[in-house]
Amino acid sequence: IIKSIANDILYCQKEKINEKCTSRQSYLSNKRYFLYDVNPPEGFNLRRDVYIRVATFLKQLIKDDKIFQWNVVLPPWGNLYHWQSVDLGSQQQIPWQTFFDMESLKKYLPVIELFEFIKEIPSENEETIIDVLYFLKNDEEMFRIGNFEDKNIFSDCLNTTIPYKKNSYKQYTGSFWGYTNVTAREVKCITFHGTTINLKKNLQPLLYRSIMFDHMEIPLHYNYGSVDYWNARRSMRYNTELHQISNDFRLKYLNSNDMDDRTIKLKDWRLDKKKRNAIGGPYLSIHLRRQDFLIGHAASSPTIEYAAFQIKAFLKLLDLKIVYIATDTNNQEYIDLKEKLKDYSVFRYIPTQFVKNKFKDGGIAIIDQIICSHARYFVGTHESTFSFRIQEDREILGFPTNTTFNVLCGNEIKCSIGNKWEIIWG
Ligand SMILES: Nc1nc2c(ncn2[C@@H]2O[C@H](COP(=O)(O)OP(=O)(O)O)[C@@H](O)[C@H]2O)c(=O)[nH]1
Ligand SMILES: *[C@@H]1O[C@H](CO)[C@@H](O)[C@H](O)[C@H]1NC(C)=O
Ligand SMILES: *[C@@H]1O[C@H](CO)[C@@H](O)[C@H](O)[C@H]1NC(C)=O
Ligand SMILES: *[C@@H]1O[C@H](CO)[C@@H](O)[C@H](O)[C@H]1NC(C)=O
Ligand SMILES: [Mg+2]
Repeated sequence: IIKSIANDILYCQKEKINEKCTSRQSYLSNKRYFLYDVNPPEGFNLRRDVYIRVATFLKQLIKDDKIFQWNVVLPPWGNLYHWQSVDLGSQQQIPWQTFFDMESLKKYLPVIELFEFIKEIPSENEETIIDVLYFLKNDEEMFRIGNFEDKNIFSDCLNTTIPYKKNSYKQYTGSFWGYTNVTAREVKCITFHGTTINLKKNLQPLLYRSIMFDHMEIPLHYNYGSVDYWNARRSMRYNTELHQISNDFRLKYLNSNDMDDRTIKLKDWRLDKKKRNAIGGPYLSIHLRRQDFLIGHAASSPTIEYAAFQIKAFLKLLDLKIVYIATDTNNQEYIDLKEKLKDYSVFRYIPTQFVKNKFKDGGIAIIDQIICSHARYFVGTHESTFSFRIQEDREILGFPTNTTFNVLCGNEIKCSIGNKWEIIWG
């Protein structure tokens, strides 16, 4: 039955509008679009993890679904709390190609940018209309009681504050990444708990052509840490220019290059093989997370003095003279830290205005991550997703795990080595 309905839809696309093919169906093909957005306060590096949840789910869906052609529409980046450089103006509607290598992403999954989606689908009244938007929410009661079970329950949106309201054309407007001309035809609320794969029943591709989920951070990984998880992660290569800038810096200041460091990656990530023989450049790299972590993770945040003490201990242990610091701290703290490490060469990456304008705060952060990931030894910040992404990149580059999962300790608590999330190769 499904097949024959699907054929009707395909048929509708070819024929002009008639009784069987409503105007809405007339442009339907078997192409389907999966759109999503994330809770506004979430940071860049958690959002990258949400992409992997989406990507592995869609990958499985595509494997199972022989009728529809699924595409993920990548939500543009913008308005992130940590992107505070005032000289860059509004950092909104930034496409994924600014940060990531689109060809690599596409080798895992059919993805398109939002601006491509807007061009691709017909507009009505100069609006790009998404057929259905599911507003996901947690079951607060379940979190209170602690009795967790899978849930996927429609609720009317009456008792939920939703950031969407109807406009004069009867479509829902909302934030939609800052596009006032992107709207949704229907908005439905779902109380959800469980993994991404449970969203399958909400897709309803026979009814909808473009399906969006807001609060996509709520569904969990259905296959965390599997080969497929790592394939999706490996496909998230950075924009090659960001690599070039990082390589230039490594060569100029850190005496580091991929040949000597044994960190060469093949052009096509699918051909990279399991290895554990990366050496890395002759420097220690540190991710020292400050700002909101000083409050949210006070116990595991060292003072600058204690951070310097630990860094010196690592440098002695490893017999290294150079340390690279990635940090979101202010200038004064960085100067203090450097002062306390004056027997060593201390570096940080300072972008030119050209690089800043082009790649914004998000790109500068990625350059820091790339440089950290190529070090002989990395020490991160406990529970920072920024550090987690560096650890994953080091797993992909093939470093021995004892050089990757170390974290700085807070002054007050004894701390041990962080969790090891080791790569699995297919
Ligand atoms: N350039 C740079 N930015 C950083 C660094 N640490 C944190 N940030 C910024 O602060 C944000 C931290 O938020 P998030 O990505 O959520 O990571 P988390 O909060 O550490 O888990 C990053 O996305 C960066 O914008 C750093 O070492 N270098
Ligand atoms: C919506 O606005 C953007 C610019 O903000 C424009 O590029 C796009 O073409 C518009 N879409 C439609 C359907 O008019
Ligand atoms: C909405 O809230 C009202 C009053 O708080 C309550 O009586 C009603 O059952 C709620 N409806 C749903 C669907 O939760
Ligand atoms: C990591 O472990 C290997 C062997 O298990 C050892 O030879 C090496 O010295 C260790 N490296 C560091 C930095 O601890
Ligand atoms: Mg964060």
